[in-house]
Amino acid sequence: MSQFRVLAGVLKGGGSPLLRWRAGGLTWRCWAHPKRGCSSRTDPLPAVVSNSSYVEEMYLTWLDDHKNVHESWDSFFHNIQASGPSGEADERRPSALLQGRVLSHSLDVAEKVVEDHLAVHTLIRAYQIRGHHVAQLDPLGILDADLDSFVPSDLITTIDKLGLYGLDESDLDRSFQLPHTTFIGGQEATLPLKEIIRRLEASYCGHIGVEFMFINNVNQCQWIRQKFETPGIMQFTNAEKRTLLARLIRSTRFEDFLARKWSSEKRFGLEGCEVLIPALKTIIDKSSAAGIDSVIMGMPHRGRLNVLANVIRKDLDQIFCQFDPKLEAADEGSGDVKYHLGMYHERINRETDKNITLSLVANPSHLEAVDPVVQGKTKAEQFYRGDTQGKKVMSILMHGDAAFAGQGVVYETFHLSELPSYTTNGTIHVVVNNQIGFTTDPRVARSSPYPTDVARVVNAPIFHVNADDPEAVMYVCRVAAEWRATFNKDVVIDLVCYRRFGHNEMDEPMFTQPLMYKQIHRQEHVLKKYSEKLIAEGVVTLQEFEEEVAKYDKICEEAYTSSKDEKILHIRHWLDSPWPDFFTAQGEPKSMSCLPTGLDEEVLQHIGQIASSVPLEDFNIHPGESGCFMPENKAVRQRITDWQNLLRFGSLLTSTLVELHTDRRSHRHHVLHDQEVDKRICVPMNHLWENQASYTVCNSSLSEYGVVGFELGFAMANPNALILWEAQFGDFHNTAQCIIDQFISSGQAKWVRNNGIVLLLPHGMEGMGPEHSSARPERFLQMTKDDPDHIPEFTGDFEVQQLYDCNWIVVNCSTPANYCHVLRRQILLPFRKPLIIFTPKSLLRHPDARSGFDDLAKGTKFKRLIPDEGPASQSPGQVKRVIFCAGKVYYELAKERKQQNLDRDVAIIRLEQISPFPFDLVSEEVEKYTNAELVWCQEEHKNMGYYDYVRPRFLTVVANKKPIWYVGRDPAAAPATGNKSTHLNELRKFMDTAFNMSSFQD
Ligand SMILES: Cc1ncc(C[n+]2csc(CCOP(=O)(O)OP(=O)(O)O)c2C)c(N)n1
Ligand SMILES: [Mg+2]
Repeated sequence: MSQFRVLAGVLKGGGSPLLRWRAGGLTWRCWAHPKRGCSSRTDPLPAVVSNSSYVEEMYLTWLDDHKNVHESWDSFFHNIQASGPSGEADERRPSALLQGRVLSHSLDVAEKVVEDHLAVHTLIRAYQIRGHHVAQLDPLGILDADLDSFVPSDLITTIDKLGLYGLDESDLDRSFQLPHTTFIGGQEATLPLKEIIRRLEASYCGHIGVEFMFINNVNQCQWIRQKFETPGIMQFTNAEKRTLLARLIRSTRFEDFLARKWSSEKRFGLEGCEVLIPALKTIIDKSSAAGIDSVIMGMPHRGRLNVLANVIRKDLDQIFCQFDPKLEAADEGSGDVKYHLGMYHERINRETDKNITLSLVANPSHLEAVDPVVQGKTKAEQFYRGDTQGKKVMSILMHGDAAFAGQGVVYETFHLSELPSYTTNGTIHVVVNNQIGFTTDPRVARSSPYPTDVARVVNAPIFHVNADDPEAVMYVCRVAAEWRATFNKDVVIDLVCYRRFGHNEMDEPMFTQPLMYKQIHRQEHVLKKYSEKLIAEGVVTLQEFEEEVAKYDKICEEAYTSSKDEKILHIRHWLDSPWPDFFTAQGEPKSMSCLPTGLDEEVLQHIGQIASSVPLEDFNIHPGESGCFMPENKAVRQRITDWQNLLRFGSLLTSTLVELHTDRRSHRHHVLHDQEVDKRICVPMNHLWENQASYTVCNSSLSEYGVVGFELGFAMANPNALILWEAQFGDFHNTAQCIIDQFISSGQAKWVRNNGIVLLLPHGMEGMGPEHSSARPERFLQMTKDDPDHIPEFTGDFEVQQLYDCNWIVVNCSTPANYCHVLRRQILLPFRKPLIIFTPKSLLRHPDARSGFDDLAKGTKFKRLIPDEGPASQSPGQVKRVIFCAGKVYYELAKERKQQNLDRDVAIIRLEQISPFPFDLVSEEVEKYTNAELVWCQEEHKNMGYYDYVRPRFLTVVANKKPIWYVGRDPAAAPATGNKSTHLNELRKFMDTAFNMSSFQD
């Protein structure tokens, strides 16, 4: 016990004695006071003092009545007496006793008492910190959930380990004062050591392993200790046990039924973790009781059909008919496999009798990609309902063990969990930890002990639980729901289970995991074990159990029969986010035209005035910022607008919520920061009109994958919001590629749901090097679905029809007015499509790149193509060359043309909407300049930018009768040179080509 030495005892200012000693490498302090006892940094401890009169006085007081002193001193004096010769316990000769025993004879004994108490407290703490390492978490009994067979040396797994604490077997019956950091005593303040160890083992080393001592909030730690240590707290009524059994029956028999009917179909069954269904239902019941009425869920493949059937309660026949390969799809698009589809369902929660809406968000195969999407959707629903605390709407995320540990987006999502603009006020995570990922053993799949360690970064408690103990699982679910309701923070449930079959039903797992699967073959089913337990306890009879099984089997059979009546498959019935008022009852747009995007002069003036003012009184803006406002004011007088103006957002705010997620400098003046008052901000655009919609501009964590997923989820919740994500530089979008490919580009085709998210991607070749130059337009264009070889019919409102038919819209606006119009069109369309905008960098400050108010006035609209309006357009027959281009290169071309005096010979036409390709407008231009050569000019390299996309479409327009010449940079691997002069030389070279009238003669 050398580490628990009392170092010194001193008197603090003549009052209570101050004790200091070192324990476990820390210096502890303790003020001895008769009533308060020994208050220390953590636990009240019995103290030894060298100040005899003080202790003597206290001892006399204690002899009068043991209650006169604090219980720690009471315990101390009892121990002193107990350790003295027998027969002296009642002796009332304090001075002699103290001098004779406490002070001279018993100092050593007292020191030992202190040491022993400290030791016991340390022991308790050891269990709280490390008990989970020896908890019996693996239902198979062969694996270590923490990947380590090592047993912490400070847990009393054998009697000899008491020696570490300076204790031995003879101390087992001695009573010890319990610190206030434990609840194992229940009503008891002291317990024999034997009982202390027994209770700690029961709390921390049984079928539940609680990982929480890393949490740096004392109250939260106390809360968890109380939930797991209080004797008898894990009790279930017979009714609760019966409900649990019934849910386990449904879960198990559902998988059995699918296996029987479709033995060779992939379904990613839940066998080995059937307890997931009752677990989720318990979380939902408890959350519903706490006031939650909407739960948004995200989950991977494993057990998904079961969750749809038994948690969300999708009609079984609808699920079963998905197995019919002959059913024809009623909806357009690719559709998706049954274990990716989403769902939305409103029902009554049977336990609470309250309404609850459950939605499961559709997801791609890409594991964990749905996590931030669920968070965004949850945040949006909380926002629209004014649920700032997350008391009504919450999210549940399910994970596989391998994916949870391996996928970086899990970490990104955790990092959003406590940010003001992103928090959903606590997510409950449930990990189906079957201790395998496809064929990969966890020992080669992760470096952390548990698959859940990533959650520790946000101080989320982690409850590991043996999934073959259904009551233990229900208990942690109950605690997790209470935790979320109490602290509004994330929590993780790690269901340690196994996978009875292969990864899918076709796999043979014995090839790769022979020993594990030998054990699995011997493993009794959890339903069998639990039903036998309840029958033995007399909670249900065998007959009742069998009747319940037969009842559910019959439900499945009946649904199977009626599923055969289904003739057609409606993916629409699997929508996770319906927008009932936005579409017709059949889910179609209410019209096929767009409201005008031009604006009244008064509106423009008003927004301009507000944008150039500070609407809050006594608001101290930075002197540098006043410069930003004054020009805007001047601009309003002159009726012009530049790129940084707020008109585009302000004009939408009459009815539309605008959310801009950005960390770009160009938008920083949208939020003003008071220079004198911390955290006081002013968003001028929120001071436009009474009852206007809100304008939110937020910074985010430095993540793209997570944040873009979140914005997509936010945009999913409601069509009447303009959600914009702005990359710092356009090329950073590639770390969010999974969200772009799997959700934004193809989401509607797979899941028939619209999404109007806007990606603002700064793009432009400005000599800034290979990074930061290109937002990779070629990638977006390559994924557009419009046919390059076919000219669509120009009927009805062609512009809108084309937008309706495409999978996303790609634009590069060369004027602020067009930028404003395209955003307004985005929200005024009768449907929603993702919009990708390549936004300017240096062009932000370009003197020519300004628009007059007239370009935004009533009657104006977004220009998909900006024709040449100069001398060339006056006499088109004489024009020798037409240069089509997109984006900022227009200004370089226009300048060069002027310098070379070629205004009559060369027309320059801007393609503002690149995709869907404006076949109608391009055809008009091509027909107008009949004698001219056609050129596509871009500043990007030939294998990048727009060329590969526009070329076949131009050729289709001219019916392959004319070439479309390329002018731009040569093909390259890197998007731009890192050398400024090379950059300028390249520019010079292709400008020369563009205006050399004999460039293409040979
Ligand atoms: C991002 C991504 N990479 C790879 C895969 C292929 N894959 C599908 S399931 C799976 C194993 C998942 O293991 P785990 O997360 O433990 O879930 P389990 O199947 O065991 O429930 C893999 C690698 C995928 N779907 N997504
Ligand atoms: Mg797994």
